[in-house]
Amino acid sequence: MDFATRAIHAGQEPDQATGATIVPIYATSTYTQTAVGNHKGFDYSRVANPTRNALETQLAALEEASHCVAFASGLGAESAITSLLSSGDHVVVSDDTYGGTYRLFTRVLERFRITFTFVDMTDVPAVRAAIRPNTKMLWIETPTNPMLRIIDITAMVALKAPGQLVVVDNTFCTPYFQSPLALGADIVIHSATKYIGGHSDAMGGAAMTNDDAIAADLRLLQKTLGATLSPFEAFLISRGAKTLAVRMREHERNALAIAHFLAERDDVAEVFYPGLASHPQHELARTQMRGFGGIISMTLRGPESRALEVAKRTKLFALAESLGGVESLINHPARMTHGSIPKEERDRRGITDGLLRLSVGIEGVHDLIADLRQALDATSALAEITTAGALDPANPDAIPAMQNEGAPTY
Ligand code: P1T
Repeated sequence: MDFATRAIHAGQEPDQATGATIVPIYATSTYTQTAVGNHKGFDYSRVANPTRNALETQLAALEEASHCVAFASGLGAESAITSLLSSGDHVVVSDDTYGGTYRLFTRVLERFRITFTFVDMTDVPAVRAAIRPNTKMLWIETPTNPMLRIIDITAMVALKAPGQLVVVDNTFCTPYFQSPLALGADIVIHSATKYIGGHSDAMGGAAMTNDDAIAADLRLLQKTLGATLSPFEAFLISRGAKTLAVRMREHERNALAIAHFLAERDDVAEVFYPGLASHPQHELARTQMRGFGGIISMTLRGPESRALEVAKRTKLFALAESLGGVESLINHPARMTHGSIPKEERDRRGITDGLLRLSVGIEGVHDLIADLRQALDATSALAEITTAGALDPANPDAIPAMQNEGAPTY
């Protein structure tokens, strides 16, 4: 069945009790039993809930996975997946990931003596060299957040030894544009808060697999760790996911146009978007992905602080964390989504104070381009300034015209 058909119909049986065409929000924490142990398959909503079950069936159908286990957020799903590990295990992870993932690994899991090697996963020999006898997972985000690097999933799968799991964060592409399980990955993780939900009104996460034993372990962790997706959020995410195909096509169409608009501007230094022929992994993106997605990162000419000025000036692009909603967002990774990563580490990854990330929504593309144009034009005088010290408190006068406008408070 076509992706769009699965998105609308999978898991969406008419309600058995009432015939309701749309799966109801089963707002109940518990279920009445007629005798001890005699119930209709539901006993407590942390363990199972019909609205959440329907979402899990729908998402599994989209990812073409045998199992989907839903969580209260993407990080809830990541916590469960990494709880498959034991003390002493080692993980090789992409050196460009969402800041919260980095924080989970370095601030929480390292305390349990799980060790992590962050490596540029576009460099296959470097990944091979990082694998140790106690390596249990290769953790891949592709495209990476926020640098939009593309990691060759097939090449990573070829490196894995028996007993090692390849986990792919498919949040940026969604199953509409990329199928890591078909390429041999063991587990796919999603922040369903993003494109899958699609409307920035719900938080959720999902782990998907074709492996029955892994699925059983994830089910145990779902009911045990407590990152429980509420029935209301499950409903919203399911409702959003029905239009995933239509939205992803529009996100990509708009993002491609905006990436070209930005690449042609002299006052934009670098544009990171896998759909541009200039992207270093454009060819890999063309073969591994069915589309390039809706996220663009960029650096601007001029001092790094120009990025803050542009972020303040866009009107349709809301200055906000997150991505993947129908509305466009602009984000300053160094101070927002990736602020948990120490500065030296951020700079090493390319997440400089001058980097901006756009989540391109599905508004009219001409309006979006006009919005970016006015914000870039208003700051283009700064493009002539080459000092990069304005974010340095020791050098507050680097941009006299724009100082003292208040530091961001995220
Ligand atoms: O926010 P949450 O639903 O817990 O998902 C975490 C997460 C996991 N994986 C990726 C690739 C992500 O981008 C995220 C969350 N990211 C943001 C909030 C952001 O603005 O990048």
